[in-house]
Amino acid sequence: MPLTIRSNRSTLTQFLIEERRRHPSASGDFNALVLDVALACKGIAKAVAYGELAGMTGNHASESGASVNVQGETQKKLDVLSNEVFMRRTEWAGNLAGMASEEMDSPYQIPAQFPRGKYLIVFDPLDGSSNIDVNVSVGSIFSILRAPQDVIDSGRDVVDADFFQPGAKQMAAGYALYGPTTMLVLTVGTGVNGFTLDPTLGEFMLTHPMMQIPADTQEFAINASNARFWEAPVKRYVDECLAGKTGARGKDFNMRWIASMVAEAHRILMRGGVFMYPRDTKDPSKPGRLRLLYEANPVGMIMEQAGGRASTGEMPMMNVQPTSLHQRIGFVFGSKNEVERIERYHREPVQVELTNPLFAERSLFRD
Ligand code: FBP
Repeated sequence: MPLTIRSNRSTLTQFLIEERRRHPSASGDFNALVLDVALACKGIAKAVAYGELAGMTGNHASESGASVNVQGETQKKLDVLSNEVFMRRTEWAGNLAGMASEEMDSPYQIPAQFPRGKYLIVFDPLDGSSNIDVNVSVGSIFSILRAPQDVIDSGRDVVDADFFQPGAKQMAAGYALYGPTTMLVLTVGTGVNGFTLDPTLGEFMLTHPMMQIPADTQEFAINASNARFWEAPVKRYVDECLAGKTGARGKDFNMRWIASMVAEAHRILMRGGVFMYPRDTKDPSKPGRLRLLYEANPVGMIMEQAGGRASTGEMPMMNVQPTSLHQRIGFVFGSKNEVERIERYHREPVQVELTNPLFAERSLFRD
């Protein structure tokens, strides 16, 4: 067992205090909030690790059977537990004016017995929940915003519109990955740093300082079962990747799809790649699968802070003006040059002649 305590690795607390020295006027509230979020993630990591031993797999049951969240998705027991852990660990300290999450229809008001603060947190307590019961990596995603000044001054209850801030306004963003190791990946606007949870000490230790994403890649991630619903620019991009050396790209590409966005984001942060869950024609009422405020914006900020790029396919994700708490959006992120290529394909006129037989009329996918 490595004696991490003897190592010269920084703990998360140490890292945050050193960061705070850059802002002498800072009150420390921000650091305290990030540490409360980190504690919540440690608790969720334990619950995920116990799994069925603690009866933590399967669907969450309400009086009327399996409970469904505002997205119409069946809630897993760990979805509900993780949501509660985030609330309990962050509501009490006086750093928050309010919070919102994937598992709650409307914003959660800080209970009267606790002081209210100047920050908002919006989070996906457990991302990739379709993978929980099959023991594949899942994660938690969070975004920290500054509450509007009138909220801070009046202490009033928060409303949906208080969270409608473009990604560029985020004070911090991060995710925890519950995989072979538990990691916390965090940006406070000065680059991206990765911390590994030392299971003995129970401390997040700085193991991946100043993470950077390679600008180029030969690895893409997309759910190919949606191919018939893709728009032409995405079909063209994937078509060219699949054509490999024989096609316009002149190089072979590999494909990955874990169906846990946090795990895909982490792989891309570690070795490059491009992730696409684009807007498609599958369900016109849903302009995408992933949610803007607690999936696309925080992961987007991390990608941009690590030298990558985050986009809707047509515009920078960080410039999108939110209009609803649980709005969905097409999301493309990863290695800068590939994301820019996909954006260019969205600007260029649609090519009529599709070269790859895979997507041509008479293709393998025909029923
Ligand atoms: P939630 O699990 O938080 O609802 O997240 C959505 C998600 O699971 C992403 O993590 C993942 O990238 C995507 O959905 C998988 O979608 P699909 O089931 O279409 O492959």
